[in-house]
Amino acid sequence: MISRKIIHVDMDCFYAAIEMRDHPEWRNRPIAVGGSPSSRGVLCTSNYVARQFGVRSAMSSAYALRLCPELLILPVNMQKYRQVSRAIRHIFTDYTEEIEPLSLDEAYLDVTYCSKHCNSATLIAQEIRQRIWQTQSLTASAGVAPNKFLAKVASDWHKPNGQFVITPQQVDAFVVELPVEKIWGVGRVTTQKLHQMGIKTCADLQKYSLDQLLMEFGRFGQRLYELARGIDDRSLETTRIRKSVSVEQTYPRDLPDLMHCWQQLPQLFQQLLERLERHEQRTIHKQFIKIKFNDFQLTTVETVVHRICIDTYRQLLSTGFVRYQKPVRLLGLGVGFAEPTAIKQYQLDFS
Ligand code: TTP
Ligand code: MG
Repeated sequence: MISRKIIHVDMDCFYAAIEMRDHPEWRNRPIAVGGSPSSRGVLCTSNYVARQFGVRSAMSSAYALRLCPELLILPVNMQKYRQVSRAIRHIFTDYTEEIEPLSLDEAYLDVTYCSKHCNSATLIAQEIRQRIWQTQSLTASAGVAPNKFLAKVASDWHKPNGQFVITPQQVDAFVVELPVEKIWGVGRVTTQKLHQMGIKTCADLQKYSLDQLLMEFGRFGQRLYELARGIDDRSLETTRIRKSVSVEQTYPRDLPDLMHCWQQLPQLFQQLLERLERHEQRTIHKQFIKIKFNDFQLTTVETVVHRICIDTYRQLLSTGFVRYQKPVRLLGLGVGFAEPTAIKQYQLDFS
């Protein structure tokens, strides 16, 4: 299976950086962007000078002023930030169509198939950051890794104005030292629980079996099990017009045979129907199934249809399964949509 190359780009103290760029006289003083302290406002962000005083995003402006009486709190100018965001995203499109914006200042890019710089994601990330600097006079940090989870962790590693690369060979060594609070989806409560269990790093977490983690954390236990090993199969959720909708499930235990795979179909089918509710206006013209075997061999089977039907998935599953006849790790069901006919060409506004 080909390893992916994901870049996570994150602008440095985004709103504050834009204000400093436009007002160089504020560069060396503590500034923040947010609501006014008199109207019980909170801060969106602050520059690094202010952060030295302990000023943080989402902190009440009044409290921030107590920490740092010289703090200059500027009003939010969303229109300006959106404009910069659009310009940055435009740069991304020169490298890939697979872009998942997370917020105005953050995005994942899948550059697995980008031919620039001989497909070096490191050099691509460097060039993107350079172009952001040249065109916007703003700095960005980037993380490069084989998946979204690690790319996001990596973009924080050499922040501000830096980048950090985790190659597939470095994943194992990188995750063992990683504190559990850096794991995607682990918030304050889960961190506390993990710490109480004596689990501080991913190395500690790796000592727990899948069963133990499922028992302690329910479905999230499976995620923890995989993320602690640097495994994250999530694909990018891009903003292009959808060509398909699918659902998939990685099973805690491999499904040993076709019968067991069949048994999973009704549940997956139900999930797919739920996801399709948001796409009622689209015309389905294809059904497909995805099977990942326990050796990560991937196969897909599809057929043209007019109406979605579970029996078709049953047939597709049989066809795909007999190709390799091995235990199955993941099953996915999906539909392909016909080209939207009367859809207006519109400019995607990501904000
Ligand atoms: P972040 O990327 O979280 O923060 P940042 O870019 O300001 O700083 P860093 O260098 O650590 O990346 O968020 C991006 C922008 O989103 C930020 O500039 C302001 C806005 N934001 C809010 O409005 N409220 C919030 O609570 C946070 C965290 C961010
Ligand atoms: Mg940022």
